[in-house]
Amino acid sequence: MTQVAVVMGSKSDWPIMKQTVELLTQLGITYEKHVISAHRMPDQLQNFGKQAQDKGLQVIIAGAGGAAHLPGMLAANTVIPVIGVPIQTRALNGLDSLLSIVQMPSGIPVATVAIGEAGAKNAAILAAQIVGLSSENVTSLLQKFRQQQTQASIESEADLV
Ligand code: RP5
Repeated sequence: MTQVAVVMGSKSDWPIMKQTVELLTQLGITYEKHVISAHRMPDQLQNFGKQAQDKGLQVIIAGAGGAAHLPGMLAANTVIPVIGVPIQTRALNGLDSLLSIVQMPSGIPVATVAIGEAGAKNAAILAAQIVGLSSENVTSLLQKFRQQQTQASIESEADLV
């Protein structure tokens, strides 16, 4: 069964959301990816959210930019955790996306990560931490990822020339 769904509001979000799926792969997580626009595909959005739990999905990662309703509306249609990735925009640099995603009214949470690339990567790691609660393989790959990251930081000191 697929563990995580990566959903984006537009094909134009893919260069950022691609970084999410690359990290999910590294962390041993099975995923599916979809373009579902909150504004252009409202019926598809609702159907996807309502079917997510029955499909066995454990987490949805949703990336969107501008008036970014996708993560919040997915969260409104399911009880599985939704992680929102604010996509950087040309007009407002992604501050619009961030505020649209993070300022959910009480009752329907969206776990919101940083704007752009850092957020896309952290969304994958956070999803792995959730999936890892019931998967030893994912937890062990997460620990390996952390160790490699620590080692790279330690070794980076040698570059200070
Ligand atoms: C949002 O509108 C998408 O998530 C995207 O970030 C933004 C712009 O979409 P396009 O006009 O590039 O399709 O729904």
